[in-house]
Parts: sequence; structure tokens; C-alpha cells
Amino acid sequence: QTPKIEEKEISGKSYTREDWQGGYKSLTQEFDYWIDDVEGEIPLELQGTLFRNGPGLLDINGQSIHHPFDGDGMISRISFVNGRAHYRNRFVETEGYLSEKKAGKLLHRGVFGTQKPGGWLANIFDFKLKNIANTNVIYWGNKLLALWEAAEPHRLDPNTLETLGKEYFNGVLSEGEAFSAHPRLDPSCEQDNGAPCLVNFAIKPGLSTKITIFELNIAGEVVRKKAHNVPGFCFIHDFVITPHHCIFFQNPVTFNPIPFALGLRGAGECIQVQPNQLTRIIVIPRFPQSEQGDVKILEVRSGFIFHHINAFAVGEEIFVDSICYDTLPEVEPASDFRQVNFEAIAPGQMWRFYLNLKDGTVQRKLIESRCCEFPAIHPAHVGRSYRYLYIGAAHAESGNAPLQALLKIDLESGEKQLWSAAPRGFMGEPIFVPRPGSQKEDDGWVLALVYDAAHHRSDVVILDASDFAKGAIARLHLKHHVPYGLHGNFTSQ
Ligand code: 3ON
Ligand code: FE
Repeated sequence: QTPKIEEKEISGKSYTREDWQGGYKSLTQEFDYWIDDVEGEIPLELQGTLFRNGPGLLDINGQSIHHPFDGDGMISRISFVNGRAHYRNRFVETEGYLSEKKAGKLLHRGVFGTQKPGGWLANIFDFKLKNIANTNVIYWGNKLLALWEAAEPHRLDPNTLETLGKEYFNGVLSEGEAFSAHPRLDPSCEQDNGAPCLVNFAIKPGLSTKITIFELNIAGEVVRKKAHNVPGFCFIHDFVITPHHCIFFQNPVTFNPIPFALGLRGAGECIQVQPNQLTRIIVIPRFPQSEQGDVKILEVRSGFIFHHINAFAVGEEIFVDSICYDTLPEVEPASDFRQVNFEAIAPGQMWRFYLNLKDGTVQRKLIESRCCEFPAIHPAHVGRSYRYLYIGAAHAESGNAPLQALLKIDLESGEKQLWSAAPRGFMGEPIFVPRPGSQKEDDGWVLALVYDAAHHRSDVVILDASDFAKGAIARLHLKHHVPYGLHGNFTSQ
């Protein structure tokens, strides 16, 4: 069966680099307004709040940061109320953000190569981490939390977005302890009588790595916390869960911290992907029967993985769906991220891994070769079998390119639908919101921020998840752009 794809025909490339670069300008202003410039109609049943996080500053008072992952976290909040929408944004007031704002200049090293001015002598032996709170934002246990994977969360007021301080969960976290930016929400936790729970992890890398797993109840309390040691250095950005397991892919990388120590490179620039090495898959039971924890380790070739889509158990097997890169270029000190040559980099592609826990073997299959990143699924299917996924995708079917489109994949029939914002639109992470009371898995909406280079502003785009072919059902034009972001969540509260 050939997938049917609706695609606008554009000769040559579907974008220009100048257009794409516009989405990596800082947004310094903080806004608070009702969105009046709306094409189409906001569904009345769509009620709740979309929170998004991402780098808001790509420079500190004119001094460029080295990589977008080093940019200070800025929260956008889009609230949907009775067919109208309200926008507000505010920076997470981390210690680093505030001190640099006050000084009017760059004061801190970043993990991805931002250096203090003054060359290596100004940076040597500075091991401090600037917690930039820029990767995800989630409302859980009546707390709005901005997350960054290498340190503790920042708590924000959900109404004003004011930063309230760092969150330690009643002393469960210690000062500087990590709490990753990729929690998974188990819709029905067996240990908690079927109540939802938040499962998250922390990585403490070294010659061997400590992986800590946290489970939080709906009141936001940590009800389970357990640490596991695994051999070797780990750079793990995301994980997946099933009702009984947490699954980590230990990316095939080596880490040489010497250039970091000497002030020549950021820590993240000392990571080298080893595309010919196998990935170790670490399968950890969520509710271990023994003190050892019964951790299983499997091996497979996967390339580098930032994000997983979902996982679920089928008999003795666990299926894991992930976005894989054949390899990743090193972040280089002398490079400018705005000058990236897209064609020279491997695209992210979707693979399914079949983990056999009985015999320890792993099979894999390519599901989608189109360049894609930032997956979303129905929240009730996290850790369970699922049929539909929504993901940011390149406009063109092959090659690496910026995300300009949304792809919906029906994993059962193989049918695919593409909605593209090319040539001048650039796509952010989609979020699936179920229609209240819906029964069908794709009955709901897909929300995404799209940067529109033609107007140098961003749109909130709403698609009907069951039918991309009818186009956007609403496009909400913001008064300004929102720099390309990372992750967010929707809450109907
Ligand atoms: O030794 C360790 C090395 C290391 C890299 C120490 C460490 C724990 C401090 C560390 C830190 C890692 C951090 C802070 C990682 C942060 C990652 C981040 C902010 C974002 C990752 C984003 C991933 C993707 C795939 C983004 C895609 C973006 C687009 C498609 C463009 O719009
Ligand atoms: Fe991520």
C-alpha cells in the first residue's frame, strides 16, 4: 500500500537558510495579551493551557551564545478559553539569567560551547553548570516546573509565570541534583491503584553512570526513588516506560573531558558519537522484586538517539519506537550554528526496536525515512500499544532539512498524512490534545508553534488530528516571533 501524502510542489529546496535563521533571533520582550489575529476558528471544546519552553535568548546583550541548547529558558503560555486564546511569555529567572541581565554581559560557560569572553584562560577549570531551565515545562501536582536535564527544576507561578525558586520535592532532591527534562506520564500506575503517575530519571555520568528513577504521585510527591549503576559514560536525554519497565538507550559515545577542563570546549563539545559501536539498551524494572533490581542489558545498532516516541510490551517482547541519527557532528568551537549545512548532516529517522527479554536479542525496522523529530502521541497510550503518532518533519521526503511540516503516521495501516508550512514556515514540536470524551485515538487536535519567516512572527497552528488534509482549522498569529523551542505540555486544568 502506497502512503498517500498531500504535498505542495516546490522546486528545489523548500526553504532558504535566511528564512530559517530568523527563528533563531532572541526575543527579549515579555508579552501578555489576547490573540485577536486569528484565521479560522478555535474549537470551543479546546479548553486548557499549552505551556512551551525553549531558548528565548540566543545572545546576551549582543554576545552570541554558541549553541541554541545554551539559551536561557523562556516559557510561553497559550490559554484556550471559550474559543479565544491568550498569550503570555516570561523568562525563567534562574541565577544565571538574572546575573547576566544585571551585568549586561555574558558571565557563564554553557554546556554546548558558550564560553566566557577572554579565551581559554578565562574558562579554564570553571566546572560550574549554568542551570538554564530551557528544555521542557510541565504542570504536575499543582506545580508548574521548568526542566533542564543536568540540574534541579525551577518552579513557576502558572498564572504569572513568575519564577518561585528551585524545586526540591520536600528535600528528595539535593542541591544541584539532576531531574531530567523528559518525564513520562503513566496514565494508570499499577502501584498507585491505577492513578496516573509521573516517571522521571536523572543521569550522573562518569566512568560509570548512576541512573536514578523517580516516580511522583498526582499530588507531586516523590513516592519511589531508586538509583542504579551502569558501566560506562552515558549521555541519555530521554527514555521510555511501560507499566513495568523503564528503558534507556545508552548512546554509543565517548567523552574526553580534557578540553572542557582546559577551557577550550564546552562539556557537550567533548562528546563524540561512535557510529560503529553498538548501543546498550538498559531495561530497569519499575518495581523490582530483588535489591539488585534485575536490570537487563541488551545490544543493538541504533546510531544516536535524543528522543523516543513510545514503548509497549507484547508477550515476552518490548517494542520501542525512537528517532535515530546515523551519526551526529561534534559541536565545534569555531563554528556558527546559524551557518549549518543541513545536507551534510544525517536526518533523524524513525525506527522500531523489538527487545526480546527472554533471549536478550534485539531486532529493528525502519518505519519512516523522512527526516523527523519531536514526536507526540495520545497521552492515554503512553507505555501502551498505540496506533497514531504526530511528528515534526521535513517538507521533502528524503535528505536532512529543517522541520517545516507535521507528519501523522497510522502505524496500523501505514497511511501517512503530511501538512506542510513550507516554504516560509518552520515547525516546532506538536502536542496532541484529545477531544473531551473522545473514544477514537486520533479524535482531537494537534497544536504547534510555527515560525513564519514572511512576517517574522510565530503562529499557533491547530490541526484536526483525524484529518490533516483539511488543513489548519485555526492559525493564531502572534504579535512577535517565538524562537525555535524545545518541549512543552498541555494541561486541561
Ligand atoms: O558530561 C556530561 C555531558 C553533557 C552533555 C555532563 C552534562 C550532564 C552536564 C551534560 C549535559 C547535557 C545537557 C544539558 C543536555 C541538554 C540538551 C538540550 C537542552 C536539548 C536537546 C535537544 C534535542 C534535539 C533533538 C533538538 C532538536 C531541535 C530541532 C529539530 C531544531 O528546532
Ligand atoms: Fe528533548
